[in-house]
Amino acid sequence: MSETVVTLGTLAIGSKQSLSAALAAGGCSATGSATGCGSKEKPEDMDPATWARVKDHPCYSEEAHHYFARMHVSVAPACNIQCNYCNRKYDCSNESRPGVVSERLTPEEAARKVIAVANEVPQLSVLGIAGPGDSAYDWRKTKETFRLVTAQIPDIKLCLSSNGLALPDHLDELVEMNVDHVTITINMIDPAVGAQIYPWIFHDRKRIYGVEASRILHDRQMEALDGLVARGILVKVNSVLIPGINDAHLLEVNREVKRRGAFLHNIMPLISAPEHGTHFGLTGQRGPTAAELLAVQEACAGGANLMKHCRQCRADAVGLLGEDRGQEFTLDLVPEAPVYDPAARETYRDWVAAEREDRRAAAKAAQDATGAACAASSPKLLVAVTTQRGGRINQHFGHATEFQVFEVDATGVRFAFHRRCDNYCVDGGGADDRLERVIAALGGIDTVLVAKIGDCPREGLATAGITALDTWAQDYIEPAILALYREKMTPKQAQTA
Ligand code: CLF
Ligand code: SF4
Repeated sequence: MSETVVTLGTLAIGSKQSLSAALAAGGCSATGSATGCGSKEKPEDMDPATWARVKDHPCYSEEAHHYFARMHVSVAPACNIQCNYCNRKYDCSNESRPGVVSERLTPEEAARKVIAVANEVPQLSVLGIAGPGDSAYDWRKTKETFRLVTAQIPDIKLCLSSNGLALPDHLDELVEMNVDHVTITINMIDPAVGAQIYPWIFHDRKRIYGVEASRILHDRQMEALDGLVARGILVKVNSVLIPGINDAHLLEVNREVKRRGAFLHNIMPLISAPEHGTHFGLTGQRGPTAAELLAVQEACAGGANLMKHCRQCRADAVGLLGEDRGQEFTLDLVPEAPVYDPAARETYRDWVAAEREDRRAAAKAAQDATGAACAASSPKLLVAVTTQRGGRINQHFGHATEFQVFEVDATGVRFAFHRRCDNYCVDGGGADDRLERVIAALGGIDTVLVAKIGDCPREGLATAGITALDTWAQDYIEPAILALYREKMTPKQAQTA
């Protein structure tokens, strides 16, 4: 990596370190799990060919989500089923937050937007189509969008999300189009459970109701899953956790999709409120608590690998997961006829490759030191970090709208879950009520590692039993957490670098 200053989209960058610094300058809910149901996410966890396919996909690799961005384009408004958590005024809730409506685009408009984003956001690696209806049912627009985009950006990864009903009709075309990642939302494998989630489907030119509708949907979802796996496409299964309806049942779903070869299982909490105007929202069906979600994820231990870093994106999401840059790229803001320039994305990928090597080497050295210094029986800790991107502790406490939480013990450090909250700092100053909410979001966390923090919030956190440290500002996450762990678990003289 040269020391030459280059410009990557909106980032001016010098060396690796200065890229980190440049990147760093750049409502409370909790999701996830601290269980052993981890997704395979590092090269040592999977064969090289599979790693090559997921290493740049922020949803299929937790590690990749520190470096790479996705964008969604809303080109597919038609849908062929009704989910009880969906209001057709908004976008498909199988892949995006309910109640969020995106700008509807033609394939031509979508391609224009993708090229504009690729020129400005060098982290962009994946184009996803997740609605606003069903991408496989509104197939012509999905296919045309992918065709137009790949004609100009051949290396962009294509990803789609579907309820699965129409997917079996397009399996060979997906292969021909080089679509390598497909998500199917599978909320049940028992049609009796499905009948509580889906009032009807539209199939073979007929509207079909009740258990029969869910039986057909289930059969088609399994046909799609089997057909995609047989064709070598990586399948992620999304399941919406609906307390009292499919919470216990999702364990069976997890086992079945594993048996059929799904790559990942993403269990998402139902988000339900009357103002969304959905059947569930209007009838008082609640979403799960963080503890209920955790319990289901724990029950899935040993089954299909779980995705734990999903951010339940906006339907017009642009940027790294958890980042919301969609409003910078509405159609009125992008050029009329942008021409793709690959230079920034290529330079960024070179930087990521070098940075990943450094990070892995640092993590391995830290792990070796920790294994040597700490007894195998040392207890687990939950440590939160504030990070913007790049796998480093590079965000001020007051700017953080989410905390990434890692579980650490003598055997290593693993991503566990993230917790969202309103940022503490507003207009340059802290807000007491916001600090209370941040403390609530950090419940159960031992230590939070930050790039910087003021005395007031540090003391407030300490009063709540949470230590805040800026000792490892700008360092890689894993070595920093392991260094903290060694400090806590070993006498001073036993600590090593
Ligand atoms: Fe989009 Fe989905 Fe592809 Fe990712 S999102 S279509 S797989 S590119 Fe990702 Fe967003 Fe979660 Fe979806 S964080 S909601 S899992
Ligand atoms: Fe709504 Fe998506 Fe379900 Fe269709 S598949 S009803 S768009 S949530």
